[in-house]
Amino acid sequence: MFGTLNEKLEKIVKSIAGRATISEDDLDITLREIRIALLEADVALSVVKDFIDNVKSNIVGKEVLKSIKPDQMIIKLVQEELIKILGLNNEPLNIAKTGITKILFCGLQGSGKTTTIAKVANFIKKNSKKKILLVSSDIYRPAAQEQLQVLGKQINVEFFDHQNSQSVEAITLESIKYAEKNLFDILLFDTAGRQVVDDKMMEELKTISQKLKPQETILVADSLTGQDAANIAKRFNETVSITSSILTRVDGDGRGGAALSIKSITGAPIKFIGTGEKIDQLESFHPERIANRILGMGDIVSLVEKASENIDKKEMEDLAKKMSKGKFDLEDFAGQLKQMGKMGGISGIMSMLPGISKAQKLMAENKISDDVINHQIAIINSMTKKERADPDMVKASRKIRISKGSGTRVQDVNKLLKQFFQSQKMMKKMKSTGKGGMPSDLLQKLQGNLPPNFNN
Ligand SMILES: Nc1nc2c(ncn2[C@@H]2O[C@H](COP(=O)(O)OP(=O)(O)OP(=O)(O)O)[C@@H](O)[C@H]2O)c(=O)[nH]1
Ligand SMILES: [Mg+2]
Repeated sequence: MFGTLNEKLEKIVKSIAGRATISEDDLDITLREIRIALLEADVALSVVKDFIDNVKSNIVGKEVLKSIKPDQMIIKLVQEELIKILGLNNEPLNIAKTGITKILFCGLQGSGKTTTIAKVANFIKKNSKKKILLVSSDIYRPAAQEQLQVLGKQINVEFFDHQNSQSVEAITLESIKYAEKNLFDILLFDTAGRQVVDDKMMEELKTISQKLKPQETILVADSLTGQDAANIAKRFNETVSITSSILTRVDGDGRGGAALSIKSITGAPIKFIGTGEKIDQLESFHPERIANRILGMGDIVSLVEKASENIDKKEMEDLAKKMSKGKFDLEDFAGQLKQMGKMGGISGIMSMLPGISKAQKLMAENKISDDVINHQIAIINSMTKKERADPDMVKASRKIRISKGSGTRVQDVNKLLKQFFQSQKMMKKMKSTGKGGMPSDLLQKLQGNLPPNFNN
């Protein structure tokens, strides 16, 4: 997300960073460049205009240009404005303390509503003891009901089986009754995808909303919709009053314009982002962290959170012990690679580190990708236990077998071994200089997780 915008803003920020004075002409050029970068990222025109106006009036109003560090003040104002249009704070779902909380999901066809409902159910389930009911009012698309039912089964959340009710209105009323009778806490209500130009379907949505009386009406928006996102959000908001939104397919979006527009257009906060097709690929939306990612300042907080969620502490401790004794074999190396995979792979980690675009370029140049990690794990898995403990014994004929067994090339096996030996050497060096053992700092731990040629 935000790949291109990040790259451009990082460049703009760099061009003024460290300068002792900035003239008004410089400022105009900088703001114009930011404006173009935002427009190219598909941020809605009205949002871009407000953004630039606000930054400018703040700079002029606060006499930033005459200050001691004008560069840093400007960067800070741009960052603040970004956070402001993204929504200031992370806002949690509005869940009532007592009674049933009803959450209505709406959005365009294929925007990701049904998948997102399962993700949200999974999120609530992980974080509370609430009893959740899934309801689908999509009576139009064949198998739409079944899709939600199957997802519900996967996460062990009940699906409301309305026994072939033919009308959307009946489903709405019956599901509320069922939830009340069976003491459900939360009702997640799926709707059929609709186009904003389809008046009949938009009218139906209004009816559902009137009957359901939801505490939350969530717009599920595909972040790839680009400039259209603003108009779509506006129409849905006029029809049912959006209380929050969730952006999907953020994983495939290089521009991020929708994220920057949608809050300003609807006035409702973005609460989550969808980062993949899997049920656990949903992240709480934190404006400040995202703003920092956009400016190339990285998102260390999310990275550390993700690490603490996914890293197996015991495995890490065992590894630390081995390393401090100067023992580190291919089995451990594979373990490290797997930990990385759990944190979203190299691309996941990279997208949160400062200087993202530079790192990504480096990755592309060195052909480092998540596939490489998976191949490396496959190579290690194709070795015998003895070989993993003592990689020195892997000779030419074995290399051929191992490459065949893992579906890779001999040079990949060689590369892996080279990386491993480098890594081993580094650890031995650390030990001899007294820096043995796993560094206590988490980030250093993470760096240790990258292939050695990445650390150099
Ligand atoms: N990569 C990626 N794919 C997603 C994400 N969210 C949903 N999808 C995929 O998008 C496709 C459509 O998702 P659905 O949940 O069926 O969308 P929908 O809005 O319910 O569709 P309709 O009910 O037909 O309007 C599916 O293949 C999902 O797996 C996401 O965050 N990232
Ligand atoms: Mg659906």
